[in-house]
Formats: sequence, C-alpha cells, structure tokens
Amino acid sequence: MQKMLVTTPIYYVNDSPHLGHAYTTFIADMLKKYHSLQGKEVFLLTGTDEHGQKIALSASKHHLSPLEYASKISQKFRTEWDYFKIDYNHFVRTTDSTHEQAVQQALDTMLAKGDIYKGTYEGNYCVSCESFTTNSTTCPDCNRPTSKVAEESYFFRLSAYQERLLDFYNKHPHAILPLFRRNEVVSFIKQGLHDLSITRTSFEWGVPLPRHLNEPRHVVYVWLDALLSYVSSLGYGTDNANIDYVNHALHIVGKDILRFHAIYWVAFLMSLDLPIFQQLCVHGWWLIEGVKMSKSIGNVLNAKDLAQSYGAEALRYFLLREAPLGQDGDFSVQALIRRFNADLSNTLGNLIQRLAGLLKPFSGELKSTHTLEFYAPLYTQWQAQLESLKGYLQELQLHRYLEELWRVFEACNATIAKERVFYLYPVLPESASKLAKWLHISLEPKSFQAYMQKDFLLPALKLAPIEALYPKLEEVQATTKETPKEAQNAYIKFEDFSKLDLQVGTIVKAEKVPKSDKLLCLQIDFGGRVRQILSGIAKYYSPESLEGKQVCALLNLPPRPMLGLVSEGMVLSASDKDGLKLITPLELVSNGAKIG
Ligand code: ME8
Repeated sequence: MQKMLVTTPIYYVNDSPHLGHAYTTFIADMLKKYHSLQGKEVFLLTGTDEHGQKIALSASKHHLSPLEYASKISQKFRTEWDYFKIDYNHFVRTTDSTHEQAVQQALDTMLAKGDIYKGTYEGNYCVSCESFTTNSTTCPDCNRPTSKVAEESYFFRLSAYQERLLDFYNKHPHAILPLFRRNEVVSFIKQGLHDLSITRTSFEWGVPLPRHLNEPRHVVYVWLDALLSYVSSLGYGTDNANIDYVNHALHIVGKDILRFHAIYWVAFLMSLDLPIFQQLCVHGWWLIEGVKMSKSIGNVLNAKDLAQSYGAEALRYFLLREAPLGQDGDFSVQALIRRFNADLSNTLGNLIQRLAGLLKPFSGELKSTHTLEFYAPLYTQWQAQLESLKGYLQELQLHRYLEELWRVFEACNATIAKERVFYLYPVLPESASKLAKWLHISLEPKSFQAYMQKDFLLPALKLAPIEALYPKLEEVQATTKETPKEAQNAYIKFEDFSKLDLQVGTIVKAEKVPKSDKLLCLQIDFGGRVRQILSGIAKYYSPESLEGKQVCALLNLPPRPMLGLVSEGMVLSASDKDGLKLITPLELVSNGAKIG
C-alpha cells in the first residue's frame, strides 16, 4: 500500500490555538481523508513546538516553569483537534524524550559529516519568529523590533548547500505549491545563503547538545529542534524508523514559515541523507477585516468558539471553500453564514430533502433500473466532472475541488449517486457519514474504488426520511460605514429606526472575561435563543448580581471578535457622571419581546 505523510506545522505553545491553526489542520485532515479513500496509508502528524526563548518568556510571564506552561497549552491544542475530530496519527511534543533523543542523534550525524562548526553569532534576533535577522533592527517577516545578540554558537554550513538546493528545485519544479512561492525561494537562495546558527547560549529552555560534546551552556536552536519532529515522529534514530513516509511527505504550512521549510529543512534532510519531502504546500493567511490576527490588536478568533456558534462543519467548509489556497482570505461571520446558507443549506440540504421527498410516495424505495435509463447521459457527464476533482486536489486547489463538486450537486438536484458522498467526506466528514448511513453505503476505500471504477449507479434502495442536515443560519448585517460628521445630528428616517432589532432578554449567565477588567461575558435568553454578548460593564456590576435580570439589547450588529470570544450584539445602557446603568423594562416582559 502506498504510504503518505501529511503534516501540519507543530504549533508554538506561547498562546492558545486560533482560527489560523485550525485552518492548516483542516487542510491536513481533508487531505488525509481524501488520500485514505484512494487506498493510501496516510500518517497525519501534528503537535506542539515547545522549546525556545519565546516559550520561556511566556512561561515566566505566567509564573510557571516552561514545561508546566508548555504542557498546559499543548493540551489545549490537543483538546481543540479532538473537538474537531481531527484524525491525527501522532501528536508530537518537542519535549517528548524520544524527540529529544532524535535531535541529538541528528546533530551527531551532522557533526560526523563535517556540517557543523563552532563560532560566535553576532547580529540581531527576532524572538517572535525565532529567527536570526543579521543586521535588521526590525524583523523582515513580522516587523517587530529585533534584539541584539552576541553569543557563542555552533553553526550549520548552510552556504555549502546553496547549489544543491538550487539543483533540487530545478529538478523538482512542483516541490512547492503554489508555484510563485517556489520562485520566491529560488531567488532567495540565489542571493546567497549564510551559515545558520543552530545553538543558543543565552537561555536554557531547549534540547541539550549530545553529552560527549561537553557543552552544557548550549541548547539546540528551536527551528532545528522543531523541524526534526517530522522525522522523530517516524522513529528517526531508532531501529524501528519508518522513514520511507518522508519520500511521500506533504507538509502543509502558512506562508510565514516558508523559508524555514524550503531552505533549512531541505538542507538538514540532505545533511542527514534522508529523502526530501514530496511537496510543501504553502497557504495564505486568514485576515480579520484585512488585518492579520494578533493578540496586541485583540482580533484573534478561536475556531472552537466559532464552531460552537455556527457549527464545526460550517466553519470547516467555509475555510476550505472560501479562499484559494495560497492566497490570503478575509474572515467574517457574515461571509460564513452566506456561504453556509447558499451551499450547504440550499444546494446540498435541498438536494437531500428533495430526494427523500421524491421517494416518499414510493415508501422511500428507489429502483435503479429506471434511473439508469433516464439519467444515463447525465451520469456520464457527472462522472467526468467528478474525475476532474482529482486534478484539483493534486494541485491543491481545494476551493476548485469544492466548487466543482457543488456544480454536480446543483446539476443533480433531483437525484443522488453514492460517489458524491465519498467526495464530500474529506470536507464534511460528519455530514457525509450521516448521508452514507442513509444511503446504505460504507465510506471505505474499497467501496469508493468500486463506485469510481464503474459501478456508480444506485442499486435498488430504500431510504428512510432524513432530518435537515443544515438548518439555515440567521443572516447578520455587515458593519455599515461610519456616518459623516454633518449627518450625525440630523433626523433619521423611521425606516432606519425600524432596522434596529431591539429585544428584551434575561441574563442566564454572567462571567468575567479573562484578561479584561472591563468586559463581562453575558449569555442572554431571547425567548429560546441564547446569545453571547460581551459588555463593558465589569466595573459597575458583579457577574452574580446580573443573573436572572432582564436587559434590553440590540441584536443585529455584526458579531464582533473580542479577546478570543465573539459578541453577538450590544446590551443597552445609559451613562452619567455616576457611571453606567443597564436599561431594563419597568415590568417583566417575555424574553424576545421586541422593543419599538
Ligand atoms: O511557526 N492564517 O508555529 P505557529 C492562516 N512552531 N494560518 C495561520 C495564521 C493565519 N492568520 N496564523 C497562523 C510556528 N497560522 C512553528 C512551526 S514547524 C516545524 C514549526 C498557521 O504556532 C499557519 O500554518 O506560529 C502558520 O504557518 C502556523 O499556523 C504558524 O504556527
């Protein structure tokens, strides 16, 4: 059976997982599911990057030891991937002793090869990217200020690999996708490569050097440590290594870490005489209103929070469908809802309900012989469209894969054939599993191949009624542009006022928002629908005093991310010199009562 390794980056544990991490992980999980259905033995690797200066600093800010802190955040990543049912085979932690031994073993091999020498690094360093920036006082990648470093260090002879790297990319023009990223890498290499500092002596949180070197002050540079996790997870350095997976490795990374993979990692693999990966797949960033997510801006979104509001599959589908892989995408809840309603609720959801409805008068029974005669030409056409999905997947044009699959759904909105459920499975595993059960098929490579070869027509089949898989999500309006100054004091039209969705609700839960002294997170019941609203009232009300109280709120504001949570509206209050007071009805009214 053909083997394949699919990897996500191993994520830094300086902070909790966010939407960007989930995106990369969804791509990897989709590819695993797709290739597994093709009959390959796919090993999906993810994990956490736990050493280095950045983690040591975060841990000390939280008054924890680096290992305690790393363990806590690493567990958050694991919980997040378990919540999304990511089908990973191994979750590596760079603090695992097996990994640390593999790093030492790799260093020994590089030393024996003459690829490592001792010197002094004098230059700048970006702690956030954990990268040496030579003379730049601001980091060329993240624009943060760098710090001056002068320390004894071992170096890897990266410069000696310049020609071999160029030769590799010449011979393997598709080793990096999209192609423009490959060109970027090639021109970077052509500018000349400096040797790379691979040990640090100014802090202690890292893998120690092999004992025989007797260099207790040195720890391994975090990027060498982290990249080696791709092979330590396969048992590199032990007798049971499964290194041939590396020949068929597909590394999924964001554009921020292209250079580390395309240059350092390839050179390290060459030095270790290991096979080079098959492909490096470089995706763009998710931006929030055009801006990269960042803690200092306070616009970081957590995938699980979004999934809890809009559904895990809605989020997964949106991220995989919305932006072409390789380009940046702008995330908004409005766009997610729009896409969910159009593609999942309307096209696919209707298709399923229509099929169930059509068969109702026949007690759910479908005779394939009739459909065969009637739909034969269409089947041939759909089959060709489905065949084209393979090409899109190979080129990692995941959004085109989905676009084409949905064309088939649209075209066959009155019939259904089983293979489409197979193609749906990598993207929407839960829905596809429900549909497969409904259609009496098993989502196995064997049955997939049978259907794809020829037997794609339905045998006689009895279908039970099926619940709506994708109930429509309520639309939310986009942010309106700021009102010009001169218009601010003018009268507004009655229609404008009636656009406001003002309702009364009861606070069912109130909590402090961690790391904020202003915000309370309120769960408010508006007549059966509980919304989460963040309100800047923490200085005026204790959470306990609010539970059970009725408040007035504006509900059709666009959902707003704040400190990793999403606020779905605004609670009304009045403020004067004594502070701020919540507005509440004079008498008790039903939750969800309209204010007007
Ligand atoms: O770089 N949009 O870890 P990291 C899309 N430990 N993807 C995003 C994103 C965004 N806004 N933000 C982050 C590291 N990502 C190293 C990796 S690998 C041997 C070591 C995703 O926690 C994207 O995949 O900073 C990016 O490359 C990765 O998270 C960076 O994760």
